[in-house]
Amino acid sequence: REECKEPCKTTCPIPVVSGKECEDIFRRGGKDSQMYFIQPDAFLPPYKVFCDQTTQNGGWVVLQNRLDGSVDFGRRWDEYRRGFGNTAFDVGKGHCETPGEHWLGNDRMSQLTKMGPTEVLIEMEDWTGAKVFAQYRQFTVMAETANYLLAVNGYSGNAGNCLLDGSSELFGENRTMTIHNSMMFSTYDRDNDNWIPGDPSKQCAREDGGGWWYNRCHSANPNGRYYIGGAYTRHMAKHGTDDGLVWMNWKGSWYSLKAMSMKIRPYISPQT
Ligand SMILES: [Ca+2]
Repeated sequence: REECKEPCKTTCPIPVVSGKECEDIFRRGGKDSQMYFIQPDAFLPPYKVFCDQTTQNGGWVVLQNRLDGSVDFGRRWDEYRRGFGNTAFDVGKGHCETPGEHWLGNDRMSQLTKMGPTEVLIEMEDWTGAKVFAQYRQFTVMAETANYLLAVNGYSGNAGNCLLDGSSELFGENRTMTIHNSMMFSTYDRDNDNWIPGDPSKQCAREDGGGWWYNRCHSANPNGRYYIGGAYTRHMAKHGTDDGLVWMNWKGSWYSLKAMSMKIRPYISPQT
C-alpha cells in the first residue's frame, strides 16, 4: 500500500458498467462495491470513484475516506479542489474493491450535488470497533465562486448533529461558532473561516490540520491529523488545538477516530 505514490496508478480492471453516479450504476447492474467510472456531465470526461453498493441498499459515491493515516490531508486549496489520495486498491481479488484514503475534490462534489437533491452519509469508527453515523437528507456544495459553501439539512443518525447544531458540549456563541452548515471551505492557504476574518494569523485550517468548512473553528474535523489509538492531548497536537479526526458529539475533542468516510447519493423522498 505504501508503494502507491501519487499519481497512484491502479492496475486492477474497472467494470464496463458506468453511469452518471453510483446509484445509476447500481440500476445498470453494478452491484458490487468497488471502483467504477462515472460521468455526471456528458460534456466532461468520466472519472474514477469508489461506489459503496452495499450500505443502506447502495448507490453511494465516496467523497472522503480515512482509515489508516496513509494520506496527508494537510493540503492546499488547489489540491482540495481537484482531489487527492487513493480511490481504491486491489488487495488480491482482481478488482479495486478496497477503498483508500482520499478526497474526491471540491469541484466534483459541487458538480454532483447540483444535479439534484442529494443526501450524505458520514460514517465513523472508534478504536474499539464501535461504529456510528450521521446522515443528512440534504447536502449541497456550492461552486468555487462561492468558496464551496456547505448547505446541509435533515439530520438523522446516532453520531450527533455536529454539522447543523455544533458541539452539544458548548452553549451560546461557543456552540454556534462550531456549526459547519453555511460555512465556506478553508485550507491553510485560503482562509474563509469565521475566526477573525482578515487576520492571517487566525486560520482554523492551519491549526486543525486539513481543509474543511471551518467556522471558529469546528465540532467535526474529518480531514484532521491522523492519531493512532484514539485519545490524544494538546501536547501531541502541532498547534495545541484539537486537530485529530474529531466528531465532538460522539467522542469529544480529544479523541481521534480510527476511520471516517463521507458518501453521497441522489435523495429520493420516501413514498407516502
Ligand atoms: Ca480566519
